[in-house]
Amino acid sequence: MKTVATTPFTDQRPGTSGLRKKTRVFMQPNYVENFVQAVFDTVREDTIAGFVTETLIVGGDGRYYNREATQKILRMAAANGFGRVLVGRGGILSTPAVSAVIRRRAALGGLVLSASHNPGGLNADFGIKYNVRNGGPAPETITNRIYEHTLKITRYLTIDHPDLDIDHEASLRLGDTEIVVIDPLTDYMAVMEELFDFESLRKLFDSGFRMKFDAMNAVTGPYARHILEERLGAPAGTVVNGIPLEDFGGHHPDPNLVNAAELVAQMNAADAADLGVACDGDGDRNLILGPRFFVTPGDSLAIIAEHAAASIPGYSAGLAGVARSMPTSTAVDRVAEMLGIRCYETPTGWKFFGNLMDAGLCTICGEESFGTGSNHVREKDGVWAVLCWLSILAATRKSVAAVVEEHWQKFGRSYYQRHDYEGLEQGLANQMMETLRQKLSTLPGLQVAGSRITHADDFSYTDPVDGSVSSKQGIRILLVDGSRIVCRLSGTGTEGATLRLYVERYMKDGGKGTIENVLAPLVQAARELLELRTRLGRDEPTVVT
Ligand code: VG1
Ligand code: CO
Repeated sequence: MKTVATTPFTDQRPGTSGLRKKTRVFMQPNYVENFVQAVFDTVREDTIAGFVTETLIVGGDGRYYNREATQKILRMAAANGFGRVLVGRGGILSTPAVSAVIRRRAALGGLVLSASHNPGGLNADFGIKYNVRNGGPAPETITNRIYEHTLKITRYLTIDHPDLDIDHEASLRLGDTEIVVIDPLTDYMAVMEELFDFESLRKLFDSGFRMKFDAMNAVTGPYARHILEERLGAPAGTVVNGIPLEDFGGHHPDPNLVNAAELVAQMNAADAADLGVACDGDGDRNLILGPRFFVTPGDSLAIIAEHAAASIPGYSAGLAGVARSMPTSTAVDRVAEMLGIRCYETPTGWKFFGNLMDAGLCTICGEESFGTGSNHVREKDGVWAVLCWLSILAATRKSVAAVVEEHWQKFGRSYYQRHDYEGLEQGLANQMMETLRQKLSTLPGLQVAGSRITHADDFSYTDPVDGSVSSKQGIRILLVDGSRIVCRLSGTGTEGATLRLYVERYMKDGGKGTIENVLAPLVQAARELLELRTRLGRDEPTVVT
């Protein structure tokens, strides 16, 4: 064991989902080491017997620097006295797979190497997040303590040892620690088999059902190939861009209408498949498309919740409750009402769902940012969402569009969009939010977008399980007709600031409206309230999803 002296970096505060920075920032001497040691020092405080009886899980999405960081972590885990470390073969584990492995192997926690949907490569982004014993992202109480540790760190522990061969499944030794190289699919598959009826999904493909799965050159490729092409008998070529590449082929592995342009074009063509899907870099997000039809993440969440008990064996007993992040559309709230269960509203980020699930309050949850999941793990899960949709289509034998349109007929439709303004000057963005925050108490009563503001606040969340309070989680402006304007600054970006503006309007019109037309007055009102043009010199967003 070797103790190496180090000095703090002041920028290692984890954001919405772990620590994300430019890859070159992570490549600075001691940068990874400091953060990982701070994680270990934090979680050791909560163990009774130290790490010797504990297991740590390590894996990532295969992006540039995944391998180097993995080897560093293995040496540090050994020096810090872990009894056992399980690492995905090739350093690969999707985010939901890490969650599954932590839970099934009763591990202390896991380190996930990923910046999710952010691009990868030497000149792009890298990230590390820590997941706790329940398999979910560390809650804020822990990430705050990790940050405190990064500010006062003076040393880290490692050992002198050459890189291990992590490309073959094996049990190795590093100092006194057992390092087990595991198949990244095994635990995840076991969980999927408990939930889904693979036989009936196989029959769907046997009947000629056609699907395109775009893995975006990221981590879900091996998972999707195995499940769809090997287990469910989908034809070869169903999964495209299925090999994880260090730079994701130069693309943003972000499954939305802009970044999954190739898939969108295929699904808009005359010979489109019946279902088109894509997942993000680390495999926790999903995009669902039918032929010439886009399912918004809010609708997807609501529809999965609506059909789960009838279409998916793992949920046949019904749902305990559902949850969504505050900016996510309220479509799922109406399904919850119909089912007679509670719908919880949490701040943005998956870490807030964990307590609800551990306490048995919530079964299915989701976010507007193309994330959906359930209590089978404690992360959002892209491949799971795809299997949910396959199950719904297999059970109903209807098209994607028909399933969604029937939902709109029954529940009405939440017209919904998110407008992202990327690359803003941090100071200006903060000022803009602060000015609006100051004005909030004066807004109720104001006429906007053909309606009237009834309520305006900065969302604050009190966790119903542990009572912890998270404040300043996004400004929300509610209108008397049920419309909402929400805005917040991103906590995952690595350059400048990103403003996210979310608009929603609920109408019981059978879903016949055109989204842009329905939302235009709200978008206009939001831009005026934020004084976008005068403050930022622009009011057109970078991306609309
Ligand atoms: C974004 C999304 C949020 C999501 C987070 C992590 O955060 O809005 O819903 O949980 O990314 O997802 P922010 O703070 O930038 O808005 V992932 O797939 O990037 O781990
Ligand atoms: Co992700």
